[in-house]
Amino acid sequence: MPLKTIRNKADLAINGAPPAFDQPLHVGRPNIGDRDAFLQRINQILDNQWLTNNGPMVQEFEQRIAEHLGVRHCVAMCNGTIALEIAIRALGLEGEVIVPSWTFVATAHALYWQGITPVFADIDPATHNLDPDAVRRMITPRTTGIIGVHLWGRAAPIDELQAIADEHGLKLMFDAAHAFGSTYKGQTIGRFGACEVLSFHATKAFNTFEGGAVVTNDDALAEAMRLMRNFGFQGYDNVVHPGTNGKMIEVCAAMGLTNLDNYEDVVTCNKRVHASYVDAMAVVAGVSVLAYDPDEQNSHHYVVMEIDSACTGMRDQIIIALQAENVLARKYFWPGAHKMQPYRDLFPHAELMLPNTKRIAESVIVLPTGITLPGEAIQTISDIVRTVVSTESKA
Ligand code: T4K
Repeated sequence: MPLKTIRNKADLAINGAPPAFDQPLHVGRPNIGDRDAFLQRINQILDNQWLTNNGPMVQEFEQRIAEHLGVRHCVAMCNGTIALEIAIRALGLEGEVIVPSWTFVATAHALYWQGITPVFADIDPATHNLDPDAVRRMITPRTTGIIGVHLWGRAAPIDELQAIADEHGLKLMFDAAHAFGSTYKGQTIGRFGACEVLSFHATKAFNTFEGGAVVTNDDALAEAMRLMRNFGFQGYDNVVHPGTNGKMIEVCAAMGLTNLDNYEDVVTCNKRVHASYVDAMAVVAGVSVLAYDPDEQNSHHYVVMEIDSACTGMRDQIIIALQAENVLARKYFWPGAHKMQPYRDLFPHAELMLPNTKRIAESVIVLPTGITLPGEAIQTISDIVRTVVSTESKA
């Protein structure tokens, strides 16, 4: 519940007024389903005395996720980053792989960690996803693959990327960390490319505390990844593959099964929150909230506000003002992976090829959402942004 009304700049916490909220409003507050159902599953795990390593909860979880997404295989893992690493290795990627810089840094790190060079391609500023023409420009004789990212759960240009991959003999996979339940041309994300990687981190629309999965329709790939996530063991004593420890634990699967049961309620709430932000920000000159295609499914988990080019310099001022009010808005994914280490030192001139990434990185604010966000907060957040923008415009 907001503690004050904001009419002019004297009402702002950055100017000495008390903050609008006594508790911080987070981007990424976890959605937690039916507590009793979860605790019942935990008791079941304790009774089973099977805590990890392909236990019954994980098996049920994998089956339900595969059914939910309409794919043959869901290989559950301990987090999305390990799932990316295992998928990359199982696909045999090496040399250079093309990725967007405008993503969470894990997309690039999952390659670099395995001695593969991430090559950053620019995005389409309208979609925040890879621009196929920019991808073409980054192909070299060392390129072996492309990782598309469905940023904010909005599908990457899948058909165009597949055409480029086919034309150049490259492997294509997707980082679908944001895209659980999203669709592309009416088909659920999970079936595209060689495989798609999900994250079920606490801050995602659908969470398992920590967790991730690779989903695919490729039987051989799924089998290889199942071996890889458990050190390569096939039964006791028999190691048939190089592997690591990527296993999901039973408690995480229990959380996932519980959250899956109320996932549609989360999406309904997210849509309401997103629509309220769109309405509330419509009256603020110079900002807009990124839209979701009404013909596609999307969890509406991220409320991404863009500051238009005339007001770009105000982005950090707005963030500072929001944070002073206890609204912990974020600049995801500023400054872009190419500006983070080790890529900043390795590719000091990468930005020359990334003009859209640079512009978007300077203009984005991600706002708090989630089922616990008080409805009245959104109008107050809009009032804060409107007051900062009008004050800064006059300055
Ligand atoms: N690819 C993409 C495109 C991704 O976005 C991600 C992860 C990955 C791959 C890798 O998947 P994972 O390996 O993570 O499964 C977060 C998350 O750690 C990360 O999962 C996520 N993307 C990224 C977008 O955001 P941080 O460092 O900003 O998160 P953190 O832990 O600071 O949480 C954000 C806010 O959420 C906090 O300020 C408070 C709130 N929060 C957080 C947690 C963990 C809570 O209220 N409760 C909590 O339990 O990176």
